[in-house]
Amino acid sequence: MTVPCDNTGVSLPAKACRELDEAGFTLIPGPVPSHNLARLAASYDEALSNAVADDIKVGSSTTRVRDFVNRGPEFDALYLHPPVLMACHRILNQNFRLSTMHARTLRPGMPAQNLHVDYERDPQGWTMVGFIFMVDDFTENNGATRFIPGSHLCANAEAYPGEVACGQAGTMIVFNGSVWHGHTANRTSHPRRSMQGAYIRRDAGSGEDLRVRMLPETLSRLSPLAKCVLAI
Ligand SMILES: O=C(O)CCC(=O)C(=O)O
Repeated sequence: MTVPCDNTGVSLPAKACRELDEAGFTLIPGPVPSHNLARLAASYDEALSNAVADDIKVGSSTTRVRDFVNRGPEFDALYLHPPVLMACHRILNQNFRLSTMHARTLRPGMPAQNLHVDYERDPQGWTMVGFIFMVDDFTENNGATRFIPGSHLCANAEAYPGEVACGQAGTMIVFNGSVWHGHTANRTSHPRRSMQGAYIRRDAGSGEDLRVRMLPETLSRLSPLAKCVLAI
């Protein structure tokens, strides 16, 4: 079944379309109203405290907890946000599914990450769309993500100046997985929290099979759209 995204009454603004095409990323308002952000941040912290060791990956600068499809209904709106689904249609240009949905905390005092692409383009076209939802404000000091605008379109990414995607908590970065990016240094004494999701072609293999981990209580609350996005 094709993920429907044209029946929500929401469209991806022309500016966001242009930025996605030309720069490879855009910032849009996320789906969580500002009065609910503190509650979402508390749920994030609680989910991280309750996660079992197998689901936690402590990397050199960030700590990642996987599978936020199963960690509470308050996170569902993130991976179902209509403008993000529209960006997937636009960039992937074929049926797609959610591949990963995790929390990523950039720990205090950590240096900048190497710039990288998540997925290369292949002969069929672009292969991944990602979002980064800002649980905390992203600032020049706390490790906001740096992008090289246009680098998905050129071989020589280093030749382009980077742009640091700062924004208030609740903002969402949507990006083409082939654009060069990486978090900057967190020079503060506070963690920089984010929720991150990736969408890939529906028939592509991925590291995680979200369907295998599906809890009965998750399955029982999923909307038809959510089932479609999860390829259930
Ligand atoms: O957390 C960030 O700011 C960047 C994350 C990233 O580069 C990635 O997920 O590939």
